[in-house]
Amino acid sequence: MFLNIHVVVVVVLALCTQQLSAREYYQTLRVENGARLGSWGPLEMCPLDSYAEGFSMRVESRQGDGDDTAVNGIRLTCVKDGRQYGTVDSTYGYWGHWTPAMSCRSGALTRFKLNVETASEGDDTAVNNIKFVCSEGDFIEGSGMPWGSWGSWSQICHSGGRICGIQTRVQGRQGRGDDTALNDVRFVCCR
Ligand SMILES: [Ca+2]
Ligand SMILES: [Ca+2]
Repeated sequence: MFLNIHVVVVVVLALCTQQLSAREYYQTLRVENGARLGSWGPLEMCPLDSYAEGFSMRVESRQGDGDDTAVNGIRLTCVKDGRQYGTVDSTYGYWGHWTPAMSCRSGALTRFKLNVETASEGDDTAVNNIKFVCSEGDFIEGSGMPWGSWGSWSQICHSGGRICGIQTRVQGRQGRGDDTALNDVRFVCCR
């Protein structure tokens, strides 16, 4: 009997903790031109009541005759009432450096597009750059690499929502093979 009650208490506590950490979102933003290698990492959410007002990217510089990967990761800057509440990222690749964060002049991120190099026989890089529209109308574009082409815009967070979470698709290390690192990204919107 004692053991059973103990087990019930542990299960209830676990469920409560999960409830507290799960933030609700109502829409997923995707683009059509993402690349298809690798697998999707976890969806990671900004802390409760904060929204993504900016981002930084992990970018590998030009490798010359070597194996280029261009953008390896994207990291959201989460802001609540004008104060930064940390950053979130999903999975990211092994190469390059994180750029300084860029932010909306005002408001938060609401839609995006990707610059992606399509797969070819040669050295592929998949995602090369990203551009966002902010809720007050300005645009921010990352400082990525130039080898891809821009696709169309994702949907916009409707009903005044803003981006609050990120999920990335990253190809693992290929060793002597052709690495591409970041292949695609999705964002989710919260009210
Ligand atoms: Ca490559
Ligand atoms: Ca390689």
